[in-house]
Amino acid sequence: MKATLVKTPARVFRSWPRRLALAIGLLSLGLAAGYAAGRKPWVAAPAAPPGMRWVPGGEFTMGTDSPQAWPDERPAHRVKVDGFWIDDHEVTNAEFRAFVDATGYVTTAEKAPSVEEILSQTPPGTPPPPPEMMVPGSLVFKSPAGQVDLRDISQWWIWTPGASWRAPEGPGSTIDGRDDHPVVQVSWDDAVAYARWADKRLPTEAEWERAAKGTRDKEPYTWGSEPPSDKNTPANIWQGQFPSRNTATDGFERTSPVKSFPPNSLGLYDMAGNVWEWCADWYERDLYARRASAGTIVNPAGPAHSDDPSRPYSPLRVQRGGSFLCNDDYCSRYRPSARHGGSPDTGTSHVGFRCVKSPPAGR
Ligand SMILES: [Ca+2]
Ligand SMILES: [Ca+2]
Repeated sequence: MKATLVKTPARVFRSWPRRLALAIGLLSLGLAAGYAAGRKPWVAAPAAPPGMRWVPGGEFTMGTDSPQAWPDERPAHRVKVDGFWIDDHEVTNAEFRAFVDATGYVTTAEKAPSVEEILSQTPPGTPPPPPEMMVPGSLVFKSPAGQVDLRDISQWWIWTPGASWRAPEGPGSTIDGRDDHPVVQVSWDDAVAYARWADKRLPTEAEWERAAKGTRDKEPYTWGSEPPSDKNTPANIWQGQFPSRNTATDGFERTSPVKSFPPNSLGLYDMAGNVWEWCADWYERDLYARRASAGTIVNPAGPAHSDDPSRPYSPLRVQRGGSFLCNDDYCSRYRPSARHGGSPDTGTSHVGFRCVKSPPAGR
């Protein structure tokens, strides 16, 4: 690790888990017949808005009982969703810039956090952070020089004053030449603001998984059953030893231009890897266990509030799809069933989003 970039000791990160230190918890991490079950399929999909694809309504298997699954992915259960459109790619820097230019919107990372905001999500008795920490900034991935304890994510997530969507790796970095890369360093609130401006919304967790699995809801990956490897690189994830050695045999050390890898069965790009994608729902670790004997769940919108016993002081919104930092040695959360919760006011250099839209009522 280049110590000059480390602004905050690891112990401080453990004390203030929100936007300053909030890396903690981030990485603990058509019309096929089967989809028409119980619902008349669209004979013809509604004309899609530009850049979007139709996801037909119907039932699918949400979650998985695979040995690869993390506990929050179990058990597999049946879910039914109505049809919807979804962006065929992650929202890009150019698209986000159009939103900012049109509205003057200022993202979470471009505003200094308040002491009250920080302390509201920390354990009782946590001392307030020093004033010099109360500046705009965000979290940037920095590969450590050697192998480190994988339980200590502050070894590779560095609080970086000045990092934002315009400078994803901090001062001196730029998105020039990266118009077609996914926007990063956006909070859940930023994603919601963009979606409203675009007359869209964030997907529910169920909609996102339905779209990611497409016609392959019994298979472990968005592309099928063959595991990724140094020779099989169907998505922008991590090759080599995480987090110290990224061989990037897929061609990209960080984000890739959207649509650089083959689409899934519904024509959607980067549903595995590149950047994590915010969903609308609160994250509840044991949500699927509560659904286990409830039969088919229809249009679930997630729990009323987040719940993760390992992170009791921070609200958490769902993130899906994994990122360029995922590999099997660490988390394998590029799989379409995999789930994660992130603090809604926290952007990082590997989290972005895409939007969905429902057809007019009566279609
Ligand atoms: Ca990669
Ligand atoms: Ca993605």
